[in-house]
Amino acid sequence: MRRSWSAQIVSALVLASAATSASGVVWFVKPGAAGAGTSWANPIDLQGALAAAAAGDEIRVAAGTYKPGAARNSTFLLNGETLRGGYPAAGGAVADPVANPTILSGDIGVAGMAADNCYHVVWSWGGIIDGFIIRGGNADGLGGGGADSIYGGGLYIRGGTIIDRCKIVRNRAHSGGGAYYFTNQPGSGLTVLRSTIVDNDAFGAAGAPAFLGNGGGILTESQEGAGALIMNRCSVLGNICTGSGGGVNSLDMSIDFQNTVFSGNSAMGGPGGGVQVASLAGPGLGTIFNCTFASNHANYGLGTGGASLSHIWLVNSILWGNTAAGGPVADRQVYGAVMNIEYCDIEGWAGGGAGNISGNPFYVDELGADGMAGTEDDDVRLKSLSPCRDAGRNSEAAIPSDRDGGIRIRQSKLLGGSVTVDMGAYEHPIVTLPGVGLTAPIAPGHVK
Ligand SMILES: [Ca+2]
Ligand SMILES: [Ca+2]
Ligand SMILES: [Ca+2]
Repeated sequence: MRRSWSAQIVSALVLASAATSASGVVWFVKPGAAGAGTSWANPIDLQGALAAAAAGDEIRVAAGTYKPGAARNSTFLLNGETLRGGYPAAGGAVADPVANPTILSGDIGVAGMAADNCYHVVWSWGGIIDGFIIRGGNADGLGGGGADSIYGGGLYIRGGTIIDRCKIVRNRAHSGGGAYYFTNQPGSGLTVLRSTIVDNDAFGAAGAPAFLGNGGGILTESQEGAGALIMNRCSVLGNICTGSGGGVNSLDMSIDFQNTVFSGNSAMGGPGGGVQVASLAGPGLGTIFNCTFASNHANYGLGTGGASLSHIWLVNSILWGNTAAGGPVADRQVYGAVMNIEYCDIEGWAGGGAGNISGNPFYVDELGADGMAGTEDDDVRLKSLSPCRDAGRNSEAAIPSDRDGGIRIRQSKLLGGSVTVDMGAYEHPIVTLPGVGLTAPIAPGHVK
């Protein structure tokens, strides 16, 4: 089971990085353009391209800001296309989402005021979304916007979708503030790669059904265990909800999280400050490998500030520095049922198990320069004195890259001998030479 999900991630990475291999038509988009969309010299606007494109087509989007339309139920509707942002404003061959910010914004009407924004910035029946900043969605349609308008402010997803190299930021909804995914189809999945989900909000309402307010960053649900949520090399930061699952909430679905950071997320009305996973027993356990949970909080008396889990294989992960309204220190890090926990560093842990430790992981700077958890400067890489270096188990580290894109399995404490993966989302890139204590960086990788 766990091998098949890892294989699926690798397949998704290959698919998402096949930038120029789409078999369909390629469309070229610039803000406000009114051409035919056949080249950068003859571009079309984004809604025009989405209306004209067929499943399998690729839509290349130049830097700029794009809004779905004038009405709250306007949305960018994806139906099997590849939507790729990050191209230079003047057009060009190479997409670079960092250098060329390409923004899908739901902030229509009064700028900066959420009450008149689009319910969903993006609605996906399936496809690939690569290289965008997605922000300003507000699915607050309880009693006014239709049955779906309470879920998924940033993205409302109903079919197999890959999100790669995106930032999903400052969206809100009654549930699934950043993104919501529902499926009843076995084999369907939501895959989120190399993306940051930050500062999204899921909120209940006076008199609203109790099932609202869950999944500040992402909420996924299925019927009878269909579907999967796969996350690799992501950062889930500073999301909040009034219910449970501040960062991510996943119900009755297979999950596989690897090389991902959960920092500064909060669940104010239930378990799972960072994550709540309520998996079915199914044919195997869901997997959380090489993840780091820090500074998450649950306003919940039995613990679960970091993660509230069921039917999970938790390996090579760090859960340290999470808080809750009650419970023993270890329970505030992780609490749940049917968990297989090995080679993890868990604050207050006294539960035994192969390879588990409980010492301070020595994050570089978990609050970052702004002194606040849940923002993009949070740094949960490992200092050189961390006991998490070379303390994991290689068999669960199938993905070749850590959160930074550095080599996932490398030996940092001593040259020679076995080569061992670290615990957590980041592999430490410093080698300590035996005997003399000298250190030398190994490229590539982030060094602090
Ligand atoms: Ca607005
Ligand atoms: Ca910070
Ligand atoms: Ca290592």
